[in-house]
Amino acid sequence: MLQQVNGHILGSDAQTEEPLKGELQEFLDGETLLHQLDDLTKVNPVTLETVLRCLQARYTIDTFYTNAGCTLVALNPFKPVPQLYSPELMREYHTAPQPQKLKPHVFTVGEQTYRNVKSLIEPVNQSIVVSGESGAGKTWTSRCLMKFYAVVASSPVSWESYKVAERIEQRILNSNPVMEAFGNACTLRNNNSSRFGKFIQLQLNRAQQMTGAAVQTYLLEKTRVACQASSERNFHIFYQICKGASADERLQWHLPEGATFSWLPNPERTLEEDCFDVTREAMLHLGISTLTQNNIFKVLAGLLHLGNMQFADSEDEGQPCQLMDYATCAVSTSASLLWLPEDTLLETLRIRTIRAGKRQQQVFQKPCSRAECDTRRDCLAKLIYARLFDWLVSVINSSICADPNSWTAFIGLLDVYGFESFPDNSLEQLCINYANEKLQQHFVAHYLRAQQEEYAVEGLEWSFVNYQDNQGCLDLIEGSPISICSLINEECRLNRPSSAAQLQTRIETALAGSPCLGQNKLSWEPSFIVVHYAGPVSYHTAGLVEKNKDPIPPELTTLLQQSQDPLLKVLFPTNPKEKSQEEPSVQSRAPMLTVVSKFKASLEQLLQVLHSTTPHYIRCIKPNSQGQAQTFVREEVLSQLEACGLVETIHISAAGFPIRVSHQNFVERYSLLRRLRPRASPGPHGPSPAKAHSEGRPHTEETTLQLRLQDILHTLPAVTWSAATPGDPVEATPAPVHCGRT
Ligand code: AOV
Ligand code: MG
Repeated sequence: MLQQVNGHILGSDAQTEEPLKGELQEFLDGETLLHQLDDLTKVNPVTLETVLRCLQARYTIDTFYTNAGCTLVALNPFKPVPQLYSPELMREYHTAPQPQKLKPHVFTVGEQTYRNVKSLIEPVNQSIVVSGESGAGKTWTSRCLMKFYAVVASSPVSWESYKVAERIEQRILNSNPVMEAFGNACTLRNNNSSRFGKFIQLQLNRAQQMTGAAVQTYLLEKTRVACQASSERNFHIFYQICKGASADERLQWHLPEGATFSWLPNPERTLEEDCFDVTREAMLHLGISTLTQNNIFKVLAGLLHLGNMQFADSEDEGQPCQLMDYATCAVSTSASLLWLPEDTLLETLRIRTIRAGKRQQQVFQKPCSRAECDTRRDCLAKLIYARLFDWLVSVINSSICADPNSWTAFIGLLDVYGFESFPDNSLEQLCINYANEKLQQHFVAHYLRAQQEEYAVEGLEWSFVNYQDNQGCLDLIEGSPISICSLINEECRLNRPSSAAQLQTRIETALAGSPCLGQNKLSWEPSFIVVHYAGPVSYHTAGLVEKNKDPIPPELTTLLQQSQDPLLKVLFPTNPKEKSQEEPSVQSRAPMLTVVSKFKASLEQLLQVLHSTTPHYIRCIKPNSQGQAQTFVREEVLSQLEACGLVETIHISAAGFPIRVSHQNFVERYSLLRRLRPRASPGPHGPSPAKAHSEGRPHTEETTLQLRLQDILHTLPAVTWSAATPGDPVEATPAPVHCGRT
């Protein structure tokens, strides 16, 4: 619904009917219609309210993308908008002399990133960081960017031929449905929620053609295989095989119609993601034969039956637990699908092997309690699924990875799990939200802080824009010497029985000084609150230490090494050299590799890669938490805008220099223009035209030169050496170029 206010179009809601005041009224009295503001830097004044109104007005007329200086804001339409993603439109953005002059779009970011690779003397690696809370549209956006590059960076053939399946671009696209089938699931926040992080490098040769890609994944939420929160689901692939298997396959995989599995909750909900054929087709194109696929699905069916193995406490103390009556056939079916000896499977789950003595040569066997049997069963499933997922990623990589000599630069697309807060949050959410804090810090450090500091160093006129730094929250989570991670790790190392309440007290006492730590006085269960940049989250302490240890009893691996199944033989080789880090030798003195410490190391590696690239940012915003089209909930959008510091970003972008070229690169690239200048430059770093201009000096040869450059530099947007004064009306301000010393 639209309404007219003084001839200006506004989105309708209760608040827009209030009389408009002051500066906002002034703004609205101007000529511009709110929904026509393509760039939020043109809003004057830039406040949360004006930005929110502008986004709402645009959303109401189905305009989902808006520039916010250096970032692109992408509102989730929650409905199909096919005309927005057609190959024709991709081509339009790709061939436009100045794509930034077209309507804001994810393709603008894609195209500018692509041009940036080649625009300098040496190709420069680029990255696109897509962020936003769970369900905001990150995976959709990065899929869309991949499709864009599959079209614009394909080898020189007709536009239509990008559909040919054998082409490398198509294989790269095929990695998406496969990874999403195995790594995404329906959660309370998103029906297709990524339960792993992904960084994909699209590799380009000197001719800017995509020759291959490499995928790096981060911490799959493997606990979901054996444990799903109520109203959530297991990974999509389990539903796909149960719903999509043929009659023959049902027989082979022991999946009769209507069979119920305790690890397959909410099977009655059919999602668009439940498309088995698409997954199979994509796997085939990636080189995974039908035979291997069937083997994978048979193992997955084996896991579903494993989940139906329910134990009962033993009646005789000291004896192994009994199986529930109805669960006996689950053992034999699971054992046959996993090609394991049935007795050994049952015994391994019910009896623990304890090694003692200096050289561990004394071996005892102890029956497990019912809870321990359950834990071992779950652990077996998680172990198989996590190895299967990693193996799939390596198969995908070998199918899409280019010869290292065939590419010179890459465009990295980052799509991690978004910030999330559920009624129950545990180690999984702590890791997910920690990753999001790291990305927010990357943005703050790269854009909000570094840029302003650089202006100061370069002597540019600049009034500092304050921003919210999330360093305090990161110190609380990962800082040294004491942080939440270090305390959880220490509990793992000490290997002592400690209760959830004790861990809560330790965290509260040791980190009492942190302004980002809070207490959850309403919770019955031991918990602590972390005030993240995107909002406070309460984490339960129960189970944190055990999840962080992620112990894998060696008997489980030994059991799987006995399998005759061809796939399990690959996943669990008997060759000791291939023993994974998950099973460190008991005598090993190496520091314990906990989930958190491994995750921290992988995030640091990721950030190093990001720092070595030129980053571009897309902020996905979720207009409502119900996933409904045409619904814009102001409070929900407002909190996302606040969290990501969008207003500060706009302020800095509006007043700053969004395009920065190092002095050396500028000289290298444009030295031929020296002949335009009547006399030599004043020195290697002589007064910059920007400075000269800001000091109000008359036009010199250099400022004359920059006027000529405006006509010549068609690869850059309009160039000016001047920085707009913060607070100035910024409409039609050409993007200034900062030619600094970096
Ligand atoms: P996420 O990646 O940000 O969440 P998704 O990319 O999975 O979120 O988007 C959630 C859903 O929103 C998708 O399944 C689509 O139905 C819809 N959607 C998003 N963007 C668009 C678009 N441009 N056009 C149409 N529909 C869209 V998570 O993975 O949960 O953090 O962990
Ligand atoms: Mg996602």
